[in-house]
Amino acid sequence: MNDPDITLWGAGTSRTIRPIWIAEELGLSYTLKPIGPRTGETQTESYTQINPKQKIPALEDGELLLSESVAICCYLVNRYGSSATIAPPASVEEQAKLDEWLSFIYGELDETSLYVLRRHEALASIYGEAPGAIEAARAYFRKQVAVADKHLRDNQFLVNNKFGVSDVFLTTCLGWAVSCGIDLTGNLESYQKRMTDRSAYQAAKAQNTK
Ligand SMILES: N[C@@H](CCC(=O)N[C@@H](CS)C(=O)NCC(=O)O)C(=O)O
Repeated sequence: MNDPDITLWGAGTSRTIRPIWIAEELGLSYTLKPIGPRTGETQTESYTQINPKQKIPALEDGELLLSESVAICCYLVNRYGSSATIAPPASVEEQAKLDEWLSFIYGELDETSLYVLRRHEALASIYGEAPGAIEAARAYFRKQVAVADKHLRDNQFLVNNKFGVSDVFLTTCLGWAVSCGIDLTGNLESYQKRMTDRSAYQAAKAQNTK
């Protein structure tokens, strides 16, 4: 395999840290272009060629252009992962459980709860004030995250008791929730601490704040 020629676009958010964290876990060398949202940097003609959605994160790997934090993280593991770092799913069943957790975390926690809070709190000048939606999103997050809490009472990680992409997504959502003033249960708090104590997370956090 040729040496990877990876560029990751985007820094500063709970979504941009995800591919950076995976790249650090995999020990990949990559170039980070730490552009931010709503700075105008995602609106340029050259960036629009990379991601027509004008959003971050995005990845370039040789000829491949990819957007969507879920797709980028799964691609990096499937392409560059190994049993020494993060292994690609070993069976159809393991892939299915990964898909289940990722769909749940991205759909229910990220977009339906946390991004609703973001749109109507920090970004209310763009998306409008919506106090009812904010309260409902907080309550919805708490109800949904209880499923992960219960699972983690008997498991160290989400899928097959080994660290993987779904742990990156849950951890970044938990950190995002805390920054929105949502308290975590003791169980989720200790999971969050174990995940963020990982050296790859610490390295990614430093990159993501560039
Ligand atoms: N579904 C996308 C969401 C990407 C997204 O919304 N990114 C935000 C930053 S976290 C962004 O680029 N916002 C800029 C904008 O909406 O103009 C993903 O998971 O990668």
